[in-house]
Amino acid sequence: MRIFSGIQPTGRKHLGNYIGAIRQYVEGQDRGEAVYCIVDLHATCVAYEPAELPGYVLDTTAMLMAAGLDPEKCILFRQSDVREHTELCWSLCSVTPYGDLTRMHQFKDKGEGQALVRTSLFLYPVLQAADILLYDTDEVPVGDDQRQHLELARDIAERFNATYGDTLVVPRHRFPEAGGRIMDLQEPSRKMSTTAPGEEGTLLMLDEPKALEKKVKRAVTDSGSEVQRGREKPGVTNLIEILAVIRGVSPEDVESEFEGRQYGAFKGAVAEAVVDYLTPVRERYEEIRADPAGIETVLAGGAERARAIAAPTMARVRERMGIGPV
Ligand code: AQP
Repeated sequence: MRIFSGIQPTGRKHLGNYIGAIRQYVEGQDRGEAVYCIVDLHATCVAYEPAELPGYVLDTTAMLMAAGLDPEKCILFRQSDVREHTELCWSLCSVTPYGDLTRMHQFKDKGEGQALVRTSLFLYPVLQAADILLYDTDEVPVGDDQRQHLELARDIAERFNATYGDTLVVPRHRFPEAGGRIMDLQEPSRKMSTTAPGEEGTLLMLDEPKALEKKVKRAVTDSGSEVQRGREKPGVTNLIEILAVIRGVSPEDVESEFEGRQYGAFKGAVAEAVVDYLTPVRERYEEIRADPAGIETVLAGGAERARAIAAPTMARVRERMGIGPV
């Protein structure tokens, strides 16, 4: 069984990324052959700082290793080190309907208000499909926000197979049972994100304990005072889910524990749990990040192993599409 997932290079991963995706990556190492990619080419789909990008790749790699990814147990590499990703992206364009891409939420959200809407942003989901399909992936662990892109990747694989003959494995997604969409603490109607206008609602994995505590304590809570989930209580619901996931209990357990208690005591418990959860990762991160050459060695080794899987897939695709010499 092969597991694949990709993650954007930023030094600012948040609790949503950790709970929705990274936690599953770590667990995937023991369930199958796990392949994880830092998608630096995807980072160029919106305005970015070229001088900063290589460092962000190292930041993200260090973060994944600090969270528990072991290069001996998984393949960890940089997308741009394996040229087959861009080549397969182009090949998949031949079976991707233009209309499908115009319906992608992320394209609409991220393109809105940009002076330059890059063609690469439009093709983002096709490159993502290429990332996945290149590795004959069975399972893709991702957060809930990637649902639409994953459906598209499956459609693209099916369409390719129908057009050119059975070539690509059609992957299934794996969303976490709980915590697939951690919400912003200030605006709980939208997902926690690093591109939010302010940082108040985002619990960054590298935040110091004091900052984490402050953000949790200032999280918007809803009217009433009961620690109960409900459609009209999105702020409290989000905090209940965060605490439940971190403690490995059900949201009902959290509700019972805080029955009859005030928001203040509840938020104190959430803050403590978040700090205890993220502090060891931050400390390990500092150690790993202090050795950039060591991280580059991990990425180079990962790229070599990734290429060994990607090259035969791409050769198969070329042959089926009639590309190259007879
Ligand atoms: N709020 C979230 N809750 C649960 N899972 C989440 N993911 C992202 N946000 C949440 C999952 O994290 C994985 C890695 O995501 P990424 O690094 O590719 O970045 P992203 O999805 O673009 O997340 P950001 O940093 O918050 O950026 P924006 O603001 O651009 O969306 C993915 O599996 C994702 O599902």
